[in-house]
Amino acid sequence: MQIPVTSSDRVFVLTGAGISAESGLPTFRAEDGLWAGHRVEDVCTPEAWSRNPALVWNFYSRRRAAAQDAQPNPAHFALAELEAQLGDRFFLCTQNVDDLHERAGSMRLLHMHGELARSRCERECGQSPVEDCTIYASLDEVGHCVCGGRLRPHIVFFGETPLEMDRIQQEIAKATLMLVVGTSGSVYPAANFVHWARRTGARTVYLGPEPPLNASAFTHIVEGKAGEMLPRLFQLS
Ligand code: BV8
Ligand code: ZN
Repeated sequence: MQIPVTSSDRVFVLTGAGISAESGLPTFRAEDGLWAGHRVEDVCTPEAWSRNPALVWNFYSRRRAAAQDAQPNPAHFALAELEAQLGDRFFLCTQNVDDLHERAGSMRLLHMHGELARSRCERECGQSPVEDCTIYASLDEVGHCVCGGRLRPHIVFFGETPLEMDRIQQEIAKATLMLVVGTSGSVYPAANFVHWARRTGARTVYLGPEPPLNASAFTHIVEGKAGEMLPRLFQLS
């Protein structure tokens, strides 16, 4: 199946952990996935951070190391190529915190759940997140903000508000085609984006090896791996 993209189309793409699977980065909910070794509540909530910051930094430091060793795969390059063709008629929102989209050349990109390559003050002191690729071996290696707060991963924990939701809503409102790649549709508000797109009459396409939880909201489901299907999925005219 090919997706026709005409000169009047505006494309919004949402990606999840599945697009990085062929780069060797584990997804969350596969049986050998990231959550298999951890309870979400122990590594990805504000309570987990206040209760055991060392465990949270251990979990995200290991993910930081894995992401640094991974390479973008053909799916990441295909989206960067589509952006190069469509320019400002293209927008990419990712739930992923790795930097594989950037390293494949994507620029019109937003990380709604944060980024592994940045850290920020644990307090809402107004300081911006900082570039940080350190793999912390222990908590006493972790630096502090000028306000005295400890640096935390620049990650949106469960219960925290996803980043740049206004921008996301604006981009979805303009889209005529939404492509969702490699996400199980189990985390909100990202799993609602397809419903917002349907309300504006946009075509909605899901790409992945198994149907997502919100499969009924898509006008098309393309079954397959992102790295294999994305490079030949679009038919530009
Ligand atoms: C919020 C941090 C308020 C970074 C993450 C009850 C009902 C509804 C909602 C809730 C509820 N109780 C609580 C909530 C809210 C909660 C939530 O959704 N909970 C769920 C569990 C029910 N959400 C929140 O707390 C969010 N905040 O709601 O604030 C608000 C709301 C709106 C507006 C303002 C404020 C915050 C959510 C962010 C949490 N942080 N991660 C990190 O550690 O990485 S979420 C985490 O899950 C990741 O970010 C990840 O992106 C996300 C989703 O996982 P997926 O990417 O889908 O990965 P998964 O393993 O699940 O699926 C992989 C897919 O890939 C599979 O489908 C597989 O088939 C496919 N695949 C595999 N191989 C390939 C492939 N696809 C293509 N090619 C392949 N080769
Ligand atoms: Zn601070």
